[in-house]
Amino acid sequence: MPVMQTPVLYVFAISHYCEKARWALEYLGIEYTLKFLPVGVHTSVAKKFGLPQSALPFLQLDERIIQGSSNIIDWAEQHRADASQSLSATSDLEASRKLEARLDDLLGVHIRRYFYSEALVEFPRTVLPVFTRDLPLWQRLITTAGWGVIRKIMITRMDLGYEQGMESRALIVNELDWLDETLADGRQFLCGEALSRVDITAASLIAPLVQPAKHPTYTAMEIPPRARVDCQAWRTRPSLQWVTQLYEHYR
Ligand SMILES: N[C@@H](CCC(=O)N[C@@H](CS)C(=O)NCC(=O)O)C(=O)O
Repeated sequence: MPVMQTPVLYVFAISHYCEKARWALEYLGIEYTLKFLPVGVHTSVAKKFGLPQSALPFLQLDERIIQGSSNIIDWAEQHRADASQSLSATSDLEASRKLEARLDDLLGVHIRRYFYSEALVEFPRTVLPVFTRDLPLWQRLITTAGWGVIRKIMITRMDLGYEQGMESRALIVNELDWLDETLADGRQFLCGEALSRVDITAASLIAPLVQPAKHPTYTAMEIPPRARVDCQAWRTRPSLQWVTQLYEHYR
């Protein structure tokens, strides 16, 4: 039987969707290698692999590439090292899928847009270290040299700006209200009686607002002033405290 190569997970250090995939792979005991990519280079790697989109994370296996954090978790569930360790042990798979999609599409997208609308537009120098960390020297140098252009492309592609940031902020508040209400019945997990992929999704995607001690990147990330004030004010929300606890116990 051919020996399977260790899967390679391609990530941006700053990406909360990449963190979701990393956490799930580690929790499920999947051995893998991390490969950090510089912004821009990731599009040529995606093209080389024949992927339909450029978005990270993607997981390189012997025979194929899996793109997207949810698809990566689907694969990991089928190849987990420990049969008793699952992230999908819920009786209501449909509800779990819906919740994960809501978190991916709303909190995931809008926390990123809210953060970058301030950080990338007004304080780009503070974000550069997160975009260059974990890269080899030559990639750090090209990212630093091209930062002005990279930043402009990101601003256009994600539609960033003050108004857009405020629009995303309102949406975040709405979704955090919903999450606070969901957790108000004292439940430990969002879906079912054990940690599931929905919890990992929520915690990873909200982590930029919490910067949990066990997060691989965010403890060293500078938070811009308006977001810092918000994070401080939101810190006592049940949803943010729950994320802190989840990182503490399961990451
Ligand atoms: N729903 C996707 C979202 C992935 C995503 O938006 N990735 C961003 C980083 S946070 C990305 O790679 N953006 C660059 C691009 O699309 O070229 C997932 O869960 O994997």
